[in-house]
Amino acid sequence: MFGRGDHVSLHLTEEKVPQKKSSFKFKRQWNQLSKCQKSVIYMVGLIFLITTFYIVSVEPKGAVISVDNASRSQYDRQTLINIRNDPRDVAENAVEPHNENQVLEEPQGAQMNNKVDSEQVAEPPKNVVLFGGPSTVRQKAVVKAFQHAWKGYRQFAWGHDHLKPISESYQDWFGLGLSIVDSLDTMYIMHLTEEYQEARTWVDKHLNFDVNRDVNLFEVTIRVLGGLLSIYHFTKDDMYLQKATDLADRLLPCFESESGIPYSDINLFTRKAHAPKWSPDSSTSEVTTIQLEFKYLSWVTDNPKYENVVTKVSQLVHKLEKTDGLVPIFINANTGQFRAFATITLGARGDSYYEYLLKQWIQSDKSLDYLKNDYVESIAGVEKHLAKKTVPNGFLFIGELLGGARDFKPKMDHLTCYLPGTLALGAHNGLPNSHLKMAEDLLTTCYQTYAQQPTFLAPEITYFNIQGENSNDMYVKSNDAHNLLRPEFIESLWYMYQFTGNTTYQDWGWQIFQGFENYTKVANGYTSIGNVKNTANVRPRDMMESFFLSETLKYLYLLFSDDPKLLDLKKYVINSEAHPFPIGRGNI
Ligand code: DMJ
Repeated sequence: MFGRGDHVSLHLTEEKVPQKKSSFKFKRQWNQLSKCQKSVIYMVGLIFLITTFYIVSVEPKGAVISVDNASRSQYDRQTLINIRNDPRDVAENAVEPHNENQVLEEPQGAQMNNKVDSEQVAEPPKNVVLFGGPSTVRQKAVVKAFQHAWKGYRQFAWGHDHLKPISESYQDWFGLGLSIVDSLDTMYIMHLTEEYQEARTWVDKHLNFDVNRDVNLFEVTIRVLGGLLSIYHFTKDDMYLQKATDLADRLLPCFESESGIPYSDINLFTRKAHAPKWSPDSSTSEVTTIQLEFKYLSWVTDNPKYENVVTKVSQLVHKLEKTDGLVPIFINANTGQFRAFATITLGARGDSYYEYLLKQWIQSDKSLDYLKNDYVESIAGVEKHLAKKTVPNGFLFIGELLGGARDFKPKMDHLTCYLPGTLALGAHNGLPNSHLKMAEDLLTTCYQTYAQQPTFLAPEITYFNIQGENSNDMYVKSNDAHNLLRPEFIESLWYMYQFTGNTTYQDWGWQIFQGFENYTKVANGYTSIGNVKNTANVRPRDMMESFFLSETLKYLYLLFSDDPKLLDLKKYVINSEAHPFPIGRGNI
């Protein structure tokens, strides 16, 4: 009698009665409504349906996602991981191996355990920028290289400035964990979530600027301040902004010179600034390559004091007399004058003066025309005084002017290979098209400095044959044959690839990446080498500089992307250490 079926039947009957009643009641009430009232209800229902459909169907797509209202506190773990786990990624990012003979392993990061507690999802911050990880075989190879380098750094140099991969030790230059801070945005862009999280935690808990030693204003600005601000821009994580502000406040006494041109060095603990120990002067490129960083800091803190000091430097240098826009490489902080007859070069101590003229103009949304004009004038000066061709095969290179007689020296630092990228960036922003032609020619020469070495790696300095004494276009002195894992040529390849779409530039980058893999990769990372001319003995120097992680691998990763918007040059201007900053005060 009280079997299971009876019980169910009774229960259903009890439930049905009130349901029927309420449905009759609803019908009666509905019939009593006017036509107009019914239409309003239909409209509201329709809007609700359309909105629901839109929310469900429209989700972020693509490699770079700017998220309004994405999760703040957990964005960097939860949201990134969600993207990595999104099954659409597998289909959209599926790639054919570039070379059928080449089998490249999946980077470790792709196999991470990505379980996240759903309770971790929190209220999202505004304007977070997200990256979806590698999508080509070559990019995956670069990520693998980064992980190899990082593993060694983590094991033997964690918290120190640089890894010494052969002696399994470290080097401290400033004692600021340079490799970590400098590569935060590289890991973020590469979507290395675990590595990034560990680095973030180190910055949060251990990055401390009470360091009682002298640091170099320029180096700390482009690497540490630049690194912190760039990752702040991507993540909107206040911790980075607080650290950046603390650091910048400690650097400000550098600008308290008689002229306003900053001293080169400062003790971050005592906050005492001074000229370098080896010279009374600051380097011209150094005092003019801190502007993007200090300006952006002023914008995000809404405090003009950082922007004011660096703007004053730009204005002072603007007013100084130059040689057709070209500047000597030393400037005195007390007098505010260039050192008379100092070398003019687009290599060491001169290089990024020209780079930041252009980039400051771009960062200002093209409003600071005096900087653009100085840049255009300087490139005309380069063409007039420094650009020459080799006799044997007509390779264009940029030489130097020395001393009072302004003697021409056919010598070019590898550092100068940033110039093709900068020229291309200028041409892309409306500057003369002849700049692009010059960029192409110079890029070919820079490529030759790699391709003519048996290691396929360029030396630090190359000399060029302008007399036609033999059939060699270029030669390398033994003391200049080292390679420090520098980024400049790869940087230029990326810019040129961005603007031309010519895949030859990707192929060149891949060849050079193979050079790094073959001759600089060691068990615990990558090392600078002493001799690019001898494959049998490259003379490893036991040093992995932070710019290898920050710049060289980042530019390789960007270069090998098939997504032209991975880092959109309409939105970003990139500092001298490869840290991206948004263009325009309105886009911070
Ligand atoms: C980096 O620290 C920066 O690119 C700087 O502007 C020049 N030198 C190194 C890389 O070679």
